[in-house]
Amino acid sequence: MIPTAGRVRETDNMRAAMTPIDPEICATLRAATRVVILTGAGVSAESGIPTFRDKQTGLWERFEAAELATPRAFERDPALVWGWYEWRRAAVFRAQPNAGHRAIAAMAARVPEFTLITQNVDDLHERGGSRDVLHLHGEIASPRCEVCGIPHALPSEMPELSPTDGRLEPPHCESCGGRIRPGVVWFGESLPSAPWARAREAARRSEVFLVCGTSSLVQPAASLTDMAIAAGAATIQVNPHRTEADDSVRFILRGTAATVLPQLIADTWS
Ligand code: BV8
Ligand code: ZN
Repeated sequence: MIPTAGRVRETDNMRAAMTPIDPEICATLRAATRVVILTGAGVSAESGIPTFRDKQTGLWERFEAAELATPRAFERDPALVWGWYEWRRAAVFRAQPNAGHRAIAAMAARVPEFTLITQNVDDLHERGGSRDVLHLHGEIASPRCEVCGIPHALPSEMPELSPTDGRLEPPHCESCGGRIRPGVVWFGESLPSAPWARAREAARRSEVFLVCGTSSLVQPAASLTDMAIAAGAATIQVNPHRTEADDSVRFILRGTAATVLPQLIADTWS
C-alpha cells in the first residue's frame, strides 16, 4: 500500500447510526463525477454471510476457507469442495441484501460515472439494486464445465448435502460429460480478464475510491486502492476493523457497511 501524504482522517461510526459523516467526505463525494466502490465479504456480513476471515462453522469447521478455495482442494476431494460451494450457495439463496447493498445502488443513481467492483461471489449487490457489477472473483451461482467451459444450469431447489460430512459429488456436463466446477476464481487462478481490465481502468480514472468490507489482503484486487491513490483519487475506507489499507487511504469511516453507507448517502445527498 502506498502511504498518502498528510494524516489519515478517521471518524468513529461504530456507535448507533446517526453519527454524522465528516462533512469534507460528503463535499468531496458530492462534487465527484467518477466514483468507484470496491467491496469485499464484509458488505455481505450483515446479510448473514460469513466473511473469509470468519472461522468456518459446521461440517467445514476444521478447514480454512482459503484452503478449500483452490484447484488442488477440488482435485483432491471434489465432493467436499462442491458440497462446500453448494452449502454457501444455499446460504446466499436464503440471505437478503442489507442496507449497505441498497445504499451502494442508491449512490450509483446520484453519480454521473459510477463503477462497482466486488470480490464477492454472491449476487446480493444485484438483488440490492446494483447493475453492471464487476465480479473479480467470479459468481457462485455460475458453475461451468471444466472441460468445454459451457455454463451449467443449477437446479432451483438446493440439493441434499451428506449430513455427516457435507460432501456432494459435482454434476457432469450435459454436452461433453466433463466435470462441473464452481464458477469462482480460486487462489492461484487468474482473474477474468474483462472485469479486471475494466476495474483497473475505473480505479485509474476515479476521483473518489471507496473501499468497503475487505481486509485488503487478497491480490491483485487489493492493488486497486493503490492505483486510485496513485491517480490522485480521494480514498475512503469503510470497515469496523483496521485493515492493510488503513495507512494509505485518506479517510476512514470506522463502522459497518449497513450503518455507515446509508448515513453517507443521507449526509451527502439529502
Ligand atoms: C492470482 C473466490 C496469480 C473463491 C477468492 C500478488 C499478486 C497476485 C497474486 C498474489 C499476490 N500475492 C499473493 C497472491 C496469491 C493470492 C493471494 O492474494 N493470496 C493472499 C491470501 C495473500 N491471489 C490469487 O491467487 C489470485 N490469483 O493473482 O493469480 C496468477 C497470475 C498470473 C497467471 C496465473 C495466476 C486470485 C485471488 C482470488 C481468490 N478467490 N474468492 C471463493 O469465494 O470461494 S478470494 C476471497 O477472499 C473472497 O473473494 C473474499 O472476498 C476475498 C478477500 O477477502 P475479503 O473480501 O477481504 O474478506 P475477508 O474475510 O478477508 O475480510 C472481510 C473484511 O470485512 C474484514 O476487513 C472485516 O473487518 C470486514 N467486515 C466484517 N464485517 C463487516 C465488515 N466490513 C463492513 N461491514 C461489516 N458488517
Ligand atoms: Zn463440457
